[in-house]
Amino acid sequence: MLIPAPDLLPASVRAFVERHGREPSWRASAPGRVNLVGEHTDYLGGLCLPVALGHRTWVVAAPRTDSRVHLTSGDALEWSGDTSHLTGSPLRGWASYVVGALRAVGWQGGLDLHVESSVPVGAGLSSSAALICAVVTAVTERSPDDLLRAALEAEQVHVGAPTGGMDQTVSLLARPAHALLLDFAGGGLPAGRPVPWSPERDGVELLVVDTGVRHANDDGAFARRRAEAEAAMALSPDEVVAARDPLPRRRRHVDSENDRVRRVVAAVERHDWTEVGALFTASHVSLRDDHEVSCVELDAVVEAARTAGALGARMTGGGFGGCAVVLVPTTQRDRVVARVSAAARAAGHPEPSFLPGEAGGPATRHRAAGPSHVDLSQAQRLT
Ligand code: GAF
Repeated sequence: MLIPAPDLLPASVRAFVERHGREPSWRASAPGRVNLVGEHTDYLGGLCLPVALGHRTWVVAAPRTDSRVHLTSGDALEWSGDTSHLTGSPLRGWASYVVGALRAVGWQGGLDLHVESSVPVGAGLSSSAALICAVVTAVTERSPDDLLRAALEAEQVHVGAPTGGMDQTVSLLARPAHALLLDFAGGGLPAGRPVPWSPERDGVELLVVDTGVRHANDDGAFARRRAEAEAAMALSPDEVVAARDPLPRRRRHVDSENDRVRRVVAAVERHDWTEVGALFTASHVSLRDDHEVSCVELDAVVEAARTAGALGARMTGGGFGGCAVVLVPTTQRDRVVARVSAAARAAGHPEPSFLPGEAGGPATRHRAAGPSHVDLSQAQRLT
């Protein structure tokens, strides 16, 4: 019923050998993520609390002796160009993320690279950051901070997506069985604190519900919402009161959401899952009514999950489609899954799918003989 996270390393290596005719030199993977709370706050110097998923993107690669860059992926998409393309006109689609990552690390020379992924694309689970983080981890050996700088540059500068830094940070620095409390105040790389996150031990689990409604962070809607929120955050308290709709609502979302992050962390630390659930739902209401980044399919999932026995639920990620996270007692999980699916069918929405939300590990380089965990979460910056 839940889509399990596969190990795609053997399939990635096999596909590389078939498509490129030799063994790969480098193997890496990086996770997708869900955000527990703190949505549309990272690009405003605020707080967020993401966890890495078990679902990951896998990249295997080898340098070439000529100047060709040849990119292949499991679903047969393919891009080929000369290294001069790495500084030339912008590309679109999945190859733009790989090329953006190569630009950001200053890649010189030719390269064969193959991608496999179990992170659904456009589902708000950070498939683009997982791809970028897998590429920079595969082709360079740098400090975690340098990898993070490169990953941010790849998406924000080279791809041109107006995102904050949450997705890349958690993909590179996650710790298994932990959420990552990120504070973007100050404008540089975020300060991070791992927060133990194992609700399963108390008979509660995080369920990820993919509505099947797709979106992209670079399609314009995200940038418009970001611009409004930035304008709202630049106002003094008196100016906010006098400002025209929607600015006061955008401001109220950001201020209340930062407060909810602090309260969720406190509730998680005292294992108060009822309070965590209530804060999830309050966050969804704020994203729906004040920030206006939800959609009817996400609202329907949240409503059906809550009435079927979930402790709380909310959209996760950029919104306008994608996924919800549901906090549910394990004894109620199957009932919630059935009721959410039935509600989607009754409303004529796409059939939702369900992924496990257990907190996984960070981007990792793998040795030829099998996974070797390079635990980037031991970074100095994490206290
Ligand atoms: C997207 C962005 F990439 C993140 O930086 C963040 O802003 C998120 O939407 C909303 O919280 O995933």
